[in-house]
Amino acid sequence: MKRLLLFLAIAVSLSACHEAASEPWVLRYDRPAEIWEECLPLGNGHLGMMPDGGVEAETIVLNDITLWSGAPSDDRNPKALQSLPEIQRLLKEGRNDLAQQLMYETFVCGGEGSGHGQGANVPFGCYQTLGTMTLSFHYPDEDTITHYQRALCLDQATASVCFEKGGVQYHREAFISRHDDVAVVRLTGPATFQLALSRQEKAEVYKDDDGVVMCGQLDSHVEGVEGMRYFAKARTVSVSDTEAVVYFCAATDFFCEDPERYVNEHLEAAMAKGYDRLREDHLASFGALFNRVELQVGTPSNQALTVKEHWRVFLVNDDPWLPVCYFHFGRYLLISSTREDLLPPNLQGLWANTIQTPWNGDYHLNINVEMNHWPCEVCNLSELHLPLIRFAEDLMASGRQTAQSFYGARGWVAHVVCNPWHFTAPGEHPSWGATNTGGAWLALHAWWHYEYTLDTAFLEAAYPLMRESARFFLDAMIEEPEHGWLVTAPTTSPENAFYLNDSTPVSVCMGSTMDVQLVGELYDAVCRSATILGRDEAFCDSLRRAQSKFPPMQVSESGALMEWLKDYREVDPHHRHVSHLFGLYPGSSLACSNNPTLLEACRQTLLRRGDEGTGWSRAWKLCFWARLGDGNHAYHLLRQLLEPAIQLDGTHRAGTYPNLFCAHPPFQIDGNLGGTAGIVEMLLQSHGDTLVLLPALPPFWSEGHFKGLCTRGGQVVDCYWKDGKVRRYAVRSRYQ
Ligand code: FUC
Repeated sequence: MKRLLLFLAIAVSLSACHEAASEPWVLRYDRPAEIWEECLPLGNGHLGMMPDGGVEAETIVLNDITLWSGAPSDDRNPKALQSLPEIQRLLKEGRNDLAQQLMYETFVCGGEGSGHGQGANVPFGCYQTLGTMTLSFHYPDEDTITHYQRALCLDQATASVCFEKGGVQYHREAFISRHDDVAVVRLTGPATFQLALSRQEKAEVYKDDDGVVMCGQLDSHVEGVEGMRYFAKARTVSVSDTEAVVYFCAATDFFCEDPERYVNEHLEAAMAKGYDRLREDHLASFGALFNRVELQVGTPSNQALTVKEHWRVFLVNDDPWLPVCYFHFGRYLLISSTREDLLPPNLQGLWANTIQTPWNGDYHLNINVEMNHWPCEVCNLSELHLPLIRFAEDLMASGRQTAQSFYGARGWVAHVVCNPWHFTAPGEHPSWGATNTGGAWLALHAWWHYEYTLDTAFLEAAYPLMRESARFFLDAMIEEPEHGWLVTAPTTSPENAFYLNDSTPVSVCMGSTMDVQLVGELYDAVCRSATILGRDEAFCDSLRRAQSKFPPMQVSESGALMEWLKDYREVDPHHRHVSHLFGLYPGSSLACSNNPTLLEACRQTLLRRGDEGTGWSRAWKLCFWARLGDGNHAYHLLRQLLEPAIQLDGTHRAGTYPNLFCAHPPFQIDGNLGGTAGIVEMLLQSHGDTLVLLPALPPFWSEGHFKGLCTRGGQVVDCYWKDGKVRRYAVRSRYQ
């Protein structure tokens, strides 16, 4: 029986407390969207929609999470392994500048890699919008409209529009069924409409006997290889003179043999079921995930306010509605952007309105895709962690080839950019593309999934993912000459650079601090897994021997944690990446070090980096400060994250868009999901057997409750607090 130590951040008195009813979380707007970042996102982990709520016409951006150009390609580059010994020799001599120069010439992927983030027309490909559905309306009169409201109901995953015109009520409701894999729009009111499907390129659109079809094939950009085919169809059923229902489905040959058949079968089944039963089943399947968790802070404020009005009272007097809604919105986005048998949420979840999506809408492994999954375990959505872990397992074959061809090493490795074609090679530019711990970070997600679920059958299946990643580092690491430390080489501290000999900016190095932490925690995870599974003693001994030679964590003269092996001066002291605090969050090597010197160095690092940064960077800092138990500073970062992203002059800055999407800018979902995880970190933390309630409660959140949050050790926790003190709590096993 696992001993559960419960540390209450504040004294507990067991007086009963008012159990606030859980309010429905509804995002309300009083006019149609004018830009994409005002549209409301719907998704079921496969299909995505973003309706703009227009009156004369409803424009709906359509997505299918699998729709990628490109194809698997051979990214090997024999020059890399040939130059590796010389690169490592130069690094050992402290000539990082010459090592970097040689890397720029040799240690890059074969071919064009990710196309410098513009990969639509190279084999790496890019995630692309599926296109647009337009409903053009014809009203019986020219009266102006009144009482317009557009809303997204998070609890039901439905988007609606209603208004009056000519004294008549018009209403639209849309959802994408997780249960039946179709999108549905019900329209009521005496208007007629025409439906059109369109796409900027590679689309054939035609009417067949029962609907509108849009289909096509993207380019693979690989000689002799077919690009991805897609098929989409919309069918309309006129229920009465004042009611019609549009059914939509799409599919690609990425995940099914015959997309046309898949779509037609799903549309037929949906139409046979009809709107009401579809909606009922949708609510049940979405609610089964979304309703696992409750969070309420303060007394629920006026639900009729628009998001804009709620935002104002948050910015002016810290009303808790917006931050708490943002927490639920993150859970909503996670559920809506992934499902177990398909893909993990990409840089934009599954919502994209362009052919060339920023950074290809891909899977960046040096913070972004991992941050997308930080809420999974703590927010009781462990099954939504599995698409990422399966994605990582699917990378292993390519990762083995990369390990062998670039490093002459066994095991598997992935670097920074990645896609559904299993790209694992170094990037096309070593300044960012040389980081080779992307695979290790993904592998640690398997361990974290086990820590929260205690699912040993899962651990058995995921063990090779972790073991083979550890195997790579056992083979690939080298001894640095000064101390004999075992270090990764070449590598970087993600996307940051330092001054070598105080004048030359370089990024290529040995043994960046993040690598030491990541590989160390991976080795710990493999050894603990092997013990649980009763195997691999000798292998684990080799890991432990290697680990004993890892560099220690070092404090720089500034008092911050050293980001590299030496106390180099950063080129950008305020860099958005704070990779050397990986061990503080999401890792635990620093957080659980019980080393006040290192924890103070983490604090100094954060003070040095500052509270600005891209959207996801602010979310990460929120998590860091919460983990340090500093509720004030964590809350300050939450306010930074919730800064309106669109400025008066229309330019975009880091923060949050009107539809609550996170602004890097542009939109990136990682900040939303990292922010949700950070809010949990303020309220509940678990490290090993220790559970801490309200570890970083902001002063403005003096009363509230949460239900259903999860901890390591397979526990689920409810907690009620008042006047900043825990009043009542319950801890129970998730699997009783
Ligand atoms: C990494 C980050 C950038 C951006 C990109 C998608 O390169 O450093 O800020 O988030 O991923």
